[in-house]
Amino acid sequence: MTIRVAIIGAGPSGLAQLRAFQSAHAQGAEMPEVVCFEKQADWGGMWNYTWRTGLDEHGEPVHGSMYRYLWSNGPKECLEFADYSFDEHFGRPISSYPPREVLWDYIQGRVKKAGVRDYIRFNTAVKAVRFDQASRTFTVSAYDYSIGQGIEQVFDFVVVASGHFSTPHVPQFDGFERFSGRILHAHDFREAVEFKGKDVLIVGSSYSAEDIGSQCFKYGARSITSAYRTQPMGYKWPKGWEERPQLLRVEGELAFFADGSSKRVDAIILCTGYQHHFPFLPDELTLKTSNRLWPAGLYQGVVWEHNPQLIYLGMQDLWYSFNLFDAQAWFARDYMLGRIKLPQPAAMAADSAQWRAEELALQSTASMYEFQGRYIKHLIEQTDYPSFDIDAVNRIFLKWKSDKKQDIMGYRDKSYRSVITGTAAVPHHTRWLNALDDSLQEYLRETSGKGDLKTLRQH
Ligand code: FAD
Ligand code: NA7
Repeated sequence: MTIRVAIIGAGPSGLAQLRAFQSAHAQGAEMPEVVCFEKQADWGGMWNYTWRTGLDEHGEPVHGSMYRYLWSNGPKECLEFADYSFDEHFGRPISSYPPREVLWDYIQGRVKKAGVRDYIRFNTAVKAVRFDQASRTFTVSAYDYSIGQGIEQVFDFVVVASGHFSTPHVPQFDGFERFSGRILHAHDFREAVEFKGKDVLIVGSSYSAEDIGSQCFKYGARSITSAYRTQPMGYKWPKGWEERPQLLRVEGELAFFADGSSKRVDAIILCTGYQHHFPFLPDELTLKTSNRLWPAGLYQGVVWEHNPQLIYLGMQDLWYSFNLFDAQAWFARDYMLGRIKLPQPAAMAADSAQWRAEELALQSTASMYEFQGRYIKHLIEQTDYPSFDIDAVNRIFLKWKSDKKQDIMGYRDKSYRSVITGTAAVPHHTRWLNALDDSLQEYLRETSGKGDLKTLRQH
């Protein structure tokens, strides 16, 4: 009997699942009855930029957390698809840190080639998933906004690929009610130019804090103050950017910090992370975890141990990203197609416990991406996903970390070599700090070799 598979979300993870099925089908396997539910009007998940914040045109929570002028914060060589290289897509070498629209284009290239768009039901938000013990099937309830109608469909497997950087974690600080400037979470940040000439306070010390602070600096904020709870980011910040310990409270326009100091600020951006949030799932099917490398309850990081007909993709803290989703999707595909058998529940739990123990023992940053690399290698060994040199990718991560330490405003000008094709990236025609136009068209523009064409940022 043909299996029926629901995929929730057509971001990089959901698209990896579609591509995985299509690639097996191209080699003679039966194609399951697949429906990929996507609440947005287009594919690409986070990479499909929206200017909207709050609720979307249908009253659904806006998924997007990406903002204008976002450039990849890690080398593209660390996320390259092993079955669809950057060379194949762009036909020429490009730089190592492309902007969002360029990566969105790349993501789309593979799935356009695979011809899987027709499996996606756009403008359709999944509202509820129920499991029936007797028939061992799921009923997925969704609302299709393009026809203005609720729908229900029965499936053998549900693949949750709805992402986990969408529902903000928004702490409260004393005095916020009376702060005269703007307070927003990173999820609602869209446009750095809004903060030109302003004194900006960033709360948090992780990726969003670093990148949103950098965007605001690049587009002319007067000053950046970033407040850390646990550890400072510790980069050599440019003049005008300082780190302070935890924000304690706000009085009027003054922000007070744990070291007793204070600073007048115009705006506060909470870069305080996200929650795993699955409002469409009943409690017993819901993954509950913080943003970490080994969430509990997922066999091989993918299969919900308490009901193995439910699969989660991309729920880990991400060092690797697109290639991690691929490794998971290929594993999930082979499991759903019956090519990979699951062990007994106790053995699954023991296997997961071992990965978790390894995760807990990790000390250094390098050991974290090496752990994730090991995990990916382990998945790939079980499927026909093209293997690639993960040790080489780990070495690029290491170089990336040291490049950032050297020059936090200049690391995106560095180039690395693809582990898939061996092609060396070429520097972008404009240094990142001066590249104010992040469009695909500007990025791919042939240059006359005159170097930076944009005017330098001026304070
Ligand atoms: P998502 O991309 O989040 O896609 C999930 C999809 O599910 C969305 O299309 C959404 O509309 C859909 N969906 C959600 N709920 C429902 C529902 N109920 N019904 C129907 N559809 C639903 N990664 C990198 O590798 N490099 C980077 O530089 C990078 N920068 C980032 C910057 C920001 C600001 C953020 C937030 C993330 C960044 N990431 C980056 C991580 C990024 O999340 C992943 O690259 C990738 O997008 C995750 O893919 P996904 O498919 O798992 O989730
Ligand atoms: P992360 O990586 O989960 O980081 C969240 C940050 O927020 C981290 O520095 C936390 O500090 C900080 N945080 C959380 N709660 C608080 C409170 N109450 N007070 C102060 N600071 C707090 O989320 P990001 O958004 O940076 O990154 C997620 C993804 O989005 C990533 O893939 C990026 O590419 C984009 P802690 O260190 O825990 O003390």
